[in-house]
Amino acid sequence: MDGRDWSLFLQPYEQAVEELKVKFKTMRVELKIREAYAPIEFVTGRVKRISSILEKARRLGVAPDRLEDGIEDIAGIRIMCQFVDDIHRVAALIRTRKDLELVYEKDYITNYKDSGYRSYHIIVKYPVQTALGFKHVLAEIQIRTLAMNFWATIEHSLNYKFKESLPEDVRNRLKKAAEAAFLLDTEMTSIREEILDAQTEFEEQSNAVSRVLNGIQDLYFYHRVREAAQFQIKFNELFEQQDYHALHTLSIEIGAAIAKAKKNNQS
Ligand code: 0O2
Ligand code: 0O2
Repeated sequence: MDGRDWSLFLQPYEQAVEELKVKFKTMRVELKIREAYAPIEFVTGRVKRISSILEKARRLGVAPDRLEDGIEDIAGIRIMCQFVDDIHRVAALIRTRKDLELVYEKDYITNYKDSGYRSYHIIVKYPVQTALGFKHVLAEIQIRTLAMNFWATIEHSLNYKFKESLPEDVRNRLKKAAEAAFLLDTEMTSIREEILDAQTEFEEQSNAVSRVLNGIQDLYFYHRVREAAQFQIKFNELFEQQDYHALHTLSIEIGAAIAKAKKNNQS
């Protein structure tokens, strides 16, 4: 153990972190282009410090020659999302990837930790191409919302300061703060759903307007001038009243009139 060349040992982990960071940042860019919205807000990564590796090995009883299998988060990737739903989307995307192998998942969102910690963890086996061939290293991918990350970052630094002896009172207040952070996530999700509903409604309204106006044009094309003019008057009234439900009904009536006009035209 004492004779271990740490930079040689950590090198494939450094490479895995760098490669995975690039891959998830690219996923963000690609999804932004494809779908206008990316479920990934930002990506960070780190290789665990030697002192933390040794401390964890001692705590978990991992033998010095078993670090590669025993410590799963020597390579760590963190993916931050805006909404809780995005976490599940990102997890689903990771499950379909061919460039890594899933080992197991830990859902600390449903089963949040006693501390209040919430996150979705996926342990993967990642192949790194070294000068001597392929080497598979374990990596931990933590997926969380911005609120979960805010809480975890502060809680982690306080825990570091106080080590195991975090005062009971502080511990309880941190748990409450974790609940508040989760409430914030829930509230932001419901606001988002309302915005999405409003967007859909707006889309449907503008579609009804274009269906009516295009339909009136079609009626002129079939020389149904009087009918087209009547529909136009009706449209003006309903549009003025912003009665989108009636506009939708009007578009159906116009559709029927066009079908009739077409039929008459053919006979
Ligand atoms: P951008 O354009 O800011 O999104 P790198 O080697 O540059 O890829 P590095 O220097 O190792 O990455 O940084 P790290 O710690 O892995 O952070 C990766 C990205 O996360 C960086 O963005 C940080 O700016 C960003 N980041 C870290 N913390 C926060 C945060 O609290 N909020 C936000 N919005 N971003 C954060 P990039 O890679 O420079 O790209
Ligand atoms: P780092 O690099 O300092 O973040 P353990 O639960 O520690 O016995 P296990 O099963 O490997 O060991 O880990 P677990 O519970 O899946 O968690 C691994 C990582 O999740 C931790 O890494 C943290 O990054 C994060 N985590 C887990 N619980 C908490 C928590 O209560 N608060 C915060 N802030 N983070 C947590 P490390 O080992 O702490 O390393």
